[in-house]
Amino acid sequence: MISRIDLRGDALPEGPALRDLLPRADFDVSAALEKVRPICEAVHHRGDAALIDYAEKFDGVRLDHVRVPAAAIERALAELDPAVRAALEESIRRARIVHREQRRTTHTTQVVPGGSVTEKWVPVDRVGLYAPGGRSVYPSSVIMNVVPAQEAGVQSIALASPAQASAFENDPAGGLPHPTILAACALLGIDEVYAAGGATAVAMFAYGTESCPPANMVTGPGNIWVAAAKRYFTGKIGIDSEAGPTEIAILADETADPVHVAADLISQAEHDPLAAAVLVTDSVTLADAVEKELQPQVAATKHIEDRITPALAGRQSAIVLVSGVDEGLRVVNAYGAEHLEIQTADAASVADRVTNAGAIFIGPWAPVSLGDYAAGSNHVLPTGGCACHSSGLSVQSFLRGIHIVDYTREALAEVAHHVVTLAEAEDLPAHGAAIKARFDWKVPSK
Ligand code: HSO
Ligand code: ZN
Repeated sequence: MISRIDLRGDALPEGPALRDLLPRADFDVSAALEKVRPICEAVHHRGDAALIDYAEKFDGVRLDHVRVPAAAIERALAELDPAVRAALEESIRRARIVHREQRRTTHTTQVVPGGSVTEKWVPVDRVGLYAPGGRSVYPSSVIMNVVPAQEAGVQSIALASPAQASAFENDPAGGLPHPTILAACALLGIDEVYAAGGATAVAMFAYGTESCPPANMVTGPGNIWVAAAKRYFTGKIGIDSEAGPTEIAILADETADPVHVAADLISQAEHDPLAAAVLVTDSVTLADAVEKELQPQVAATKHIEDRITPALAGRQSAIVLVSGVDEGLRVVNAYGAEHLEIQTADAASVADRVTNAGAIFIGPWAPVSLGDYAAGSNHVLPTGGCACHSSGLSVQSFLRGIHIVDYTREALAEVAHHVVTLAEAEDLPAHGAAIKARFDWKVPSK
């Protein structure tokens, strides 16, 4: 059901060579880019009409309107299962506690007497958030996008999610995003919602249409078409990251419980046939026990054939055997997992030595599922090794730091000769002249 990679014995190679030995999904965004180009351009030129045609083609439903009417959002909240409502509210509450503390404050550095640089943090004006609604519908992702944007102070927040063929029970009219997505929006105070999916949603936010003003930034997880559209618009709008299939890596030793380890691997394999589940361990006993445990647990769950079995059997998943926890750390740092669980003795100090991961989950009581829904942490995280250079979604993702330079005449005079020297060294005399013009065309002598 899951392959093994045995890295015991020979010394582990360094950096990229080690990474090449590790499993990873084929997720070729550049190939998808050519396919999304005409879709994005159709939205550019035909606006709402293109969104309506694509919803019919891809989501199987003819929309009456792209923007979701307020009454539909209110109805979704009114009809929401009270237990789901309570869980969403608790998830929102915890996410707010964490994200509120990520706010940045304006800071002034006095460089010299009379010369200062202030860094002011300003939220993006308008963001478009994407919540998937194809294979899975994730109201939790609405929370993970909206809360940091709100806590950052973004004034205009819109959300898009694909139209469902039949949105409400006993109401085959359809043409709306999933009602739990709409209800989550209502709980978060988001009233600008669009029925648009995949690349068309990203194009709608990037270009704007008759019903949707353009946004400065698009964030949120999605399939390969969303990732490709984000890449298509990079440079025109801000994006968070090109989210790929979910990944879980678990670094475990003989103290780990194989029942927990198997359950956690399966939990993320449940997302997608390309999802990655990787166990890194120095214990053959644990590896054997986990492998044995996978069978009954997979058989007892729901998405067996379409997602979990192909995900575990895919080339992106494996049990990696290493000769010790130190070697295991080198492996997980080379891999840079979206989610990394540490299930070893003294897990907190092992976790301290992790440098590359989207999020780290310590010990037996912090499974990734907790982080997906209700830890307070964010679940929009870098995948595909991007954790080696990027972070997950946070308040910071929606802020820009603006430097404000404030110098007096005396403070400028003091450094003027250095500026002029560097301008000349770069053969940019006009740069130097902009200084000299302020001092009767002379370089002030100190
Ligand atoms: N594990 C996913 C997020 C998610 N899980 C949503 C359940 N719902 C990527 O971090
Ligand atoms: Zn998940």
